[in-house]
Amino acid sequence: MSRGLFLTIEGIEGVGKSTNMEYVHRTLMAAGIEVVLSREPGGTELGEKIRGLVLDHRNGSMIDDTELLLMFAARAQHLAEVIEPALAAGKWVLCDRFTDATYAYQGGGRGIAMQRIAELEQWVQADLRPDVTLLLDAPVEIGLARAAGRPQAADRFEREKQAFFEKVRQAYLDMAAEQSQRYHIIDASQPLDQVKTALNEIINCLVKK
Ligand code: Z5A
Repeated sequence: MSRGLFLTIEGIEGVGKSTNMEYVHRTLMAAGIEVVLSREPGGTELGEKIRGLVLDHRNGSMIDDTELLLMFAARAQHLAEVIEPALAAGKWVLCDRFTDATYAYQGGGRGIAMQRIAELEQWVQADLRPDVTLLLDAPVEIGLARAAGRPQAADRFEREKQAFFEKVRQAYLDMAAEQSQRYHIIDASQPLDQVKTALNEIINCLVKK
């Protein structure tokens, strides 16, 4: 049995990751592909508890290194329990954020050295990297305006200022430029039906391979 494909969806908040995950999932299933959907931080019982800790706005005293290590702690569990077994069984894994979010948020946003993140990546993941990354990209004002329409209270990240998200977006764009084989940039500022058309073209190519 051949190994499954590991797909990730990335982008700053409010660009439409959750909305489009659902669409990508449906499209892959319609093509007869068995897909495991997951998210980070989270994806396992333990990982969801860690997610609660890192998103809780009452944990304002959390230092950047703690945040970084918690992301990788959740990821280690997620890889062992969900991602690795699914890929080994030939299933595709579609994940809402993965390590590129760590490079973008903890590296770009918080300013932690990228090399330090790369060391943890190597330790926790060994050679495992996403095969394909869909980067939903839009100007920060658009993402924040869309996210502001939600009823829930803002979490620890959502309380950050526009300048933080500008750095996060730039880190994503830098990674996409450096790793253009793996990355597909989708203009998420377009109306949703155009975003879906762009995603559809990418998925069709992946399914045919
Ligand atoms: N984080 C980290 O720091 N380090 C890490 O390693 C990892 C994560 C893995 C939680 O992630 C936080 O964890 C995240 C980074 C950090 N914090 N932030 N910011 P998350 O993915 O759960 O949280 P999020 O980015 O805040 O997700 P989100 O706010 O749910 O955004 P979204 O999924 O991209 O957006 P959406 O809910 O699909 O869409 C937002 C609204 O816009 C909604 O009403 C849609 O109907 C609408 N929408 C979407 N697309 C369109 C278009 N094209 N036109 C018009 N309206 C649209």
